Amino acid sequence: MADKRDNAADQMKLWKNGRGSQKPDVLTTGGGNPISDKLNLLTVGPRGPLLVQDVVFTDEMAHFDRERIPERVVHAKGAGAFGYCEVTHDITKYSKAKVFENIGKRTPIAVRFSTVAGEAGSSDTVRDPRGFAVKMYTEDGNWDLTGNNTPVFFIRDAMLFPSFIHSQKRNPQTHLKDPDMVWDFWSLRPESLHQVSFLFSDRGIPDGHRHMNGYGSHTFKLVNAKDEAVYCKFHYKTDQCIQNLTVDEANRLAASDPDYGIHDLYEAITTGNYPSWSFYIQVMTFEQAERFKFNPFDLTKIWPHGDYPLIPVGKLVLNRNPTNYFAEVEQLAFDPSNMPPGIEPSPDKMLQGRLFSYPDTHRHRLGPNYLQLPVNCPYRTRVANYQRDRPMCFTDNQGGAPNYYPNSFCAPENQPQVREHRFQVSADVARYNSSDEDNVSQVRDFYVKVLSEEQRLRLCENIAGHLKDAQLFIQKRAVKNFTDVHPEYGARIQALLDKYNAEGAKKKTVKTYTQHSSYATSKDKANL
Ligand code: HDE
Repeated sequence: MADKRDNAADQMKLWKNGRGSQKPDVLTTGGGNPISDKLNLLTVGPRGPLLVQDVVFTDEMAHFDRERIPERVVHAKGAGAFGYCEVTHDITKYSKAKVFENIGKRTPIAVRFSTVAGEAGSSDTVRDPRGFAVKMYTEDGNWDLTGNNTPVFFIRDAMLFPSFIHSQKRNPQTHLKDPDMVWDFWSLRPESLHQVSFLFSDRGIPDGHRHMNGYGSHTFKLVNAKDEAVYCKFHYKTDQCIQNLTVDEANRLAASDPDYGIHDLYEAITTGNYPSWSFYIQVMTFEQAERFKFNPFDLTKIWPHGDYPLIPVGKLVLNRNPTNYFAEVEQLAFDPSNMPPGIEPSPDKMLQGRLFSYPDTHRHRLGPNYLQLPVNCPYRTRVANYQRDRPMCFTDNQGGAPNYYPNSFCAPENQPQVREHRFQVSADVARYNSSDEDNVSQVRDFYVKVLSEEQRLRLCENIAGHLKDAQLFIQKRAVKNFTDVHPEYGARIQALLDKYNAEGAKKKTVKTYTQHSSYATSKDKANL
């Protein structure tokens, strides 16, 4: 039994061994006063009552009462690790970002993998996109590429995000996951077809976090030292090879080892089996973007690799587990608006929406000075600005430096050489409806050209197995969308639904009969 234990199971033993012959620390209150007895309350006589002056107790209990912070509104369940990004190919002709400065350059990174819709205690083996968020601590401040394991997303307009997420989470009355909500939203927004097809394919349940790719997903802009810009997409390809779980295996693990993803990553790193990813970019010139047959900033579409090949950049390697989960992973805050000079946003409406949302949620979830927390602070540069105070300021608050600008007292200055790339936009301001911008061509390619026949059959089974629980009119609308992609896609799903619906109807007849005959109360019967 004892030799079956892995490093995760033995964490406390290993921690103790790491201290060698060091004696236990002095037990103290939060204020640092030594404590004589942490096992027994201070009471009047052995049967109580308790004294208010038992500050050892109140210090302990008040701290405990406040232990939880809000979980992330999405991506609540996750695993994190640390390592580095190493440059293996020169891309300085595209970007002046310090992280790409020279071949061999290493930049420290933090990475967090996550599921999306479940709560912090949910299973790692559910069918859900996976978050793949990378924070690079560069000398020009942090660069956060907060991506997923999918190159596309469900929607292309940030306005829809809160409703989309509501539809995937719990029903406001029943507090249950609700297939009507899920499929109602997806079927009303056919731009989700690409991501939904990816999600219900084999790649919808990765085998842990090491065996999947990562994608920046959005289009970004790279700017070089001559102030020339191109559009770009980021890709991390797993060196462990893609591996997915079957539905049965995922269900088994959900019951037996719901933290499978955290466990697998922790164990790989403690045993020196460091996971790595090969880092690539795709590049599109501004002229190519003008001529591209789709909107190149549409997050529901990919850039075909044949036309825009992958250009190698480097490697990501994870070689350190968190020393404390709460401090280094729960408080790890990613923000797509953390972009050092040389990397800029494209006009992608989703990306632009995210630039606001992330720092906003962190101010709420972690507090307004969350950037001072060690894991979030851009520790490879010195923050110097005119921001001061706010709750829980952990630094010297920039001491005696002036707190207004301009000033005459040698305070932080503008750096004109890092000004943003200049570009022109001109169009009417309006709320443009983007719901019908070719939602099917690339999904058809995925269905016909990317998947094998067995994969197509499994895709249809996975979709029907979930869609069957939605109401018939929603099923019908969803099937119409899949038929628009390819008649066979829709027909296969419909055939499976017909089977499920017939079985369901049979069960219902039996259930109704049982209710009438034995279980219904007289009041229920009156209502029938
Ligand atoms: Fe996120 N997303 N998201 N998202 N997202 C969050 O930020 C949001 C989107 C992604 O490990 C939240 O800190 C909006 C796309 C990851 O800590 C929140 C929109 C992609 C993580 C938020 C999107 C992502 C988040 C919740 C549409 C892939 C976890 C807690 C405009 C390219 C990061 C938090 C981690 C987390 C907002 C869409 C990836 C609420 C508004 C597209 C990996 O701010």
